[in-house]
Amino acid sequence: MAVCLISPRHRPSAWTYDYAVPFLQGAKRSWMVSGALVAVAALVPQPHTVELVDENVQPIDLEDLQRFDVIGVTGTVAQAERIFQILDDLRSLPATIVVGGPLVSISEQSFTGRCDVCFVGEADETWPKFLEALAAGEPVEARYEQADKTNMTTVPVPRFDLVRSAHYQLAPIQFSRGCPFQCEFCDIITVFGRRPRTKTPDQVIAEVEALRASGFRLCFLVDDNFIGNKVEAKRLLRRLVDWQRANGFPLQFSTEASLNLAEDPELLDLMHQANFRQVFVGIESPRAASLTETKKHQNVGRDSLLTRIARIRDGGLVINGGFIIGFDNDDLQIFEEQFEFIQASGIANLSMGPLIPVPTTPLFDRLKREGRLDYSDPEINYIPKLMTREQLKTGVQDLLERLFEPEVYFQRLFDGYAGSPEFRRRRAAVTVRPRPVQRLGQYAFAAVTAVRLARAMVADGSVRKHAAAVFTVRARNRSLDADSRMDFPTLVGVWLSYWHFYKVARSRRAIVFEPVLESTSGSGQPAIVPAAS
Ligand code: B12
Ligand code: SF4
Repeated sequence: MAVCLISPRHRPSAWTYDYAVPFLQGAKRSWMVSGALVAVAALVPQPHTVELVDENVQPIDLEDLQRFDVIGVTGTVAQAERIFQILDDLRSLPATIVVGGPLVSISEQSFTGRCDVCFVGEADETWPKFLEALAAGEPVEARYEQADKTNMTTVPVPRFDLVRSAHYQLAPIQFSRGCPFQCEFCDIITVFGRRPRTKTPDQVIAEVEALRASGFRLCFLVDDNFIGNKVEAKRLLRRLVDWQRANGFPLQFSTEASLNLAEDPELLDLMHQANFRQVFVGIESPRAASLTETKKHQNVGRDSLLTRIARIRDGGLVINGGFIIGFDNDDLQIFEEQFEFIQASGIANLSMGPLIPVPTTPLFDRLKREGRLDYSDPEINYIPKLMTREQLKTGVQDLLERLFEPEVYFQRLFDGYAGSPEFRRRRAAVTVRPRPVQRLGQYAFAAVTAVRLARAMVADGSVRKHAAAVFTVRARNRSLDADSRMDFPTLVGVWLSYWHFYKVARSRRAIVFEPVLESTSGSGQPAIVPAAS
């Protein structure tokens, strides 16, 4: 059989750097390869063939899709509108239409009548079995859900060979699934469970080799929580350190981890040695009562949040933060409190959204019991306790815009950078000095990028305030000692990432109110539910 897997175009969102990608070197079209596409492709058994269509890098050609026997569509809530449009288009084709991935896993009712077969949750065992049965002409089910969670030690190397590295900035590797914590709003633990399951270091090394052979230099470890099992994470890191040393540090890593990373200096040190550069951390709220209410107990520790953030930065990692507003303990003061906290944290890049009761989560069930799910507002699907929905929406939106004003953004970025000599020392230790000719190339490219960025700001009508910020940034940079100053290419890179967040914060529906799944509340009302932050 000929199998095709599609990842639909996504809306601009915080972590997909949509507004920065057009400025990147080379023919980059998308920030990151879809982890699902390459993993699900690897599960297609021989002798069936598989091709990938990532709509974020190439258009979907319906004519061409006529030649496939099975077409699978994946996607998250950030792709929801497009998933449904594509499924409608695919109905006219002869292929068996299949859907899997994070969106269908939390809202399968929305897909009723829109596909032939759906896969809820992990599909490492069910998907190959389904293909074999279909090829043999045996009966197949309309719905598959694995009885047991996947044994990660059996998962094959993703098919990185099916994507063009030139089109992407970074590629995914997944070491573990699941997270030991119990945050009330989280659908990770309802879909993937609370016992982290890991691959072996040998498996990951094989993936790292395959990824490198495909031409990638940046890798995102797409774990729900990379340190969910610290013992196994350290075992892997030791192997990665050896591999990086033996191969001249060909890869830079980033990942997602819980805040208790700050409590393990050995782990932080191993990450630094293995060339980890960034980590996303769900901080959610500076308010302890809100964290406790949402069972994010790991964030309410002996040491303050700011102390722990500083410790991770001192470990050499840039922290990307996730924040949520709208907990039952959040009153109108929370907006100012979040602002003050984020400014003090030195976390430059962050996503912030209203609390969202996602189907399958304990939060969703609790609010349903309390009669507080309400789909009459297409953007906020519950009744907050200490503010109105309108206050929540405008409060989050105003806060986002404020946080990504140029002066505000660069102030916290430089405060974080200047405030951690240890970060700067560790960064200097892993920075490879380019040869003079490479350096010249970097400066030339940075100069062209700076001009293109300035043009984009003119077109956007925001050039005046940005021109003012250029002088502040220059002055802040010069106030650092000579060894710590960012060079011109680094500064342009920082501006690019700022530009993405500036734009996304102002494109209201892009970051705050993700669309669209029809109600799974059981209320019978057709409805729209926004995405998790
Ligand atoms: C890495 C990651 C990212 C990365 C990269 C995304 C990418 N390009 O792949 C970055 C940082 C860019 C990112 C951004 C965002 N993310 Co994200 N991200 C993840 C994370 C941690 C891992 C995804 C991954 O690669 N998994 C590895 C693959 C192999 O696993 P999988 O997708 O689950 O696939 C398995 C099954 O689902 C199934 N399957 C999947 N597809 C298909 C298709 C077929 C045909 C079949 C048969 C089976 C099948 O088989 C696979 C093997 O078992 C997930 C959490 C998670 N565990 O899902 C969140 C997650 C997907 N992200 C989420 C969100 C909300 C976002 C953002 C909107 C955040 C924001 N506010 O900006 C953006 C939107 C990005 C986008 N455009 O899609 C949500 C989605 C919620 C939902 N239920 O839809 C998740 C689930 C996290 C959460 N609970 O909040 N994300
Ligand atoms: S730490 Fe993150 S992944 Fe783990 S339960 Fe909490 S929100 Fe979910």
